[in-house]
Amino acid sequence: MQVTSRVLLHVTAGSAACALLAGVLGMSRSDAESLPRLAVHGARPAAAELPPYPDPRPAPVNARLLPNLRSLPAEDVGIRVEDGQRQLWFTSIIANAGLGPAEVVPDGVRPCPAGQRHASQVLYHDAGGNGYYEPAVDRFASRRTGGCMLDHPEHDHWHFDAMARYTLTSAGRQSPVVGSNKVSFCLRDNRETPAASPVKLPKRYGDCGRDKVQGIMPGWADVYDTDLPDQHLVLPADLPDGNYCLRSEADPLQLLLETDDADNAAVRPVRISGSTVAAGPPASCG
Ligand SMILES: [Ca+2]
Ligand SMILES: [Ca+2]
Ligand SMILES: [Zn+2]
Repeated sequence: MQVTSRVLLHVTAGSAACALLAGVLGMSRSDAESLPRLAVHGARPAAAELPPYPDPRPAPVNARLLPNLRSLPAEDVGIRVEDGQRQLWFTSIIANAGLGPAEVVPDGVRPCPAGQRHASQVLYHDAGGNGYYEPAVDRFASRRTGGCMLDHPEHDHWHFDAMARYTLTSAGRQSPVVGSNKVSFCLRDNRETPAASPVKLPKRYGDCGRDKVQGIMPGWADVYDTDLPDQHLVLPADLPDGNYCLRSEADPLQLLLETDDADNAAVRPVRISGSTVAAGPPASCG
């Protein structure tokens, strides 16, 4: 009974606030209730400073604003030879073409290998009801299990594990000649990708520190530049000259919940001749 009383009291207080706001603004009560709830409940600190999740107020599960991760074709592809070994270097790009951010927050709530930390995926809910994520309005959030974060000493920041997989296949073949199955990323907004997204939103993520929230906003992409350590595949010594397909796939282990798991990969056709690489025939990787 005591719990029920508390709930009733909370609802009454909320209704009073709505009625008060409606009176001040000269609107009907139903108009006031369609306003962003933030206005009713008063000022809160900026989202970047919050631990806002989980928000104690309920939100409908079907209004979650999910991300949609999509790799773009690799760029800046080049071959470097080190100690007689050919290395295929390239820039990889993971775009978020969804309506909500791809966000992870380190929280350690699940076990991870030594030296790593679990990070949950944060899912925002469309409290404002406009169909996409607005940080100032859509503060309802829930968490789900994500994956592990690890310190990448050469990059000097923390990565979310298994954000990408790279494979190189001979044109027209299925099985890779070389691959990298589990590439970790620091998730952040590096490049606007308006063509890949239904919405255009301000940049939001960029800090790759140990305790920081990481993410990719809708309409932005996380770019891993070809100059970064480890951003390459080692070519087999006996790899013959020819046409190849360099495939980049975002979230290959499907750790993150998103709207479409089937559109995460992109392919760059390349022609490899000795220690040089050029654009390959587009049709060769169909
Ligand atoms: Ca996707
Ligand atoms: Ca919204
Ligand atoms: Zn990094």
